[in-house]
Amino acid sequence: MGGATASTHRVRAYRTWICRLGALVALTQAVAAQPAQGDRKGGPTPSAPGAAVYFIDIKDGSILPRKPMIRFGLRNMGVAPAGFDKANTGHHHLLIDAPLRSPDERIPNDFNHLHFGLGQTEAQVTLPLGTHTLQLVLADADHVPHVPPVMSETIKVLVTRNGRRPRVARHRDR
Ligand SMILES: [Cu+2]
Repeated sequence: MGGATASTHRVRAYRTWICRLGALVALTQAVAAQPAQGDRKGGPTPSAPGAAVYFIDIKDGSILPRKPMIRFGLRNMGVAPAGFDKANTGHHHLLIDAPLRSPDERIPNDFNHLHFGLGQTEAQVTLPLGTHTLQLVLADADHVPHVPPVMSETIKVLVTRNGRRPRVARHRDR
């Protein structure tokens, strides 16, 4: 009796997981369709003219190990811890496999939206093997992006076991 219930539960959990995987794929595809940065509105806090966030040593197409150290660059604004309300400052957020849905709302706090509320300017993150999208977004004391939003391009990276380009498989059986 108990075994049957547990088994049903497992099947449900598996289905839920498949649904989530589908949602993740849809999210990743949505990244390509997001509007240009200039079209976006932000929250109540103004950003400084010419402000920009960027990845310091990785770029679109980079190949990373599973626990890369990611460094956050910031131009024309300063870093302040979350909750510290001072003009022209903010803290970094790393979006993994997730587009910024609402630039005028608080950035969610979950596996896909990492907050660096202590004012960190680099972080070692753990990424599953495979292809991922990464984006940096600066946000104000309340975790809401500035207006206009200060965010990096969305870059696509490949995570491999050793952080090197995978070898091309050869067909030896012919
Ligand atoms: Cu935050």
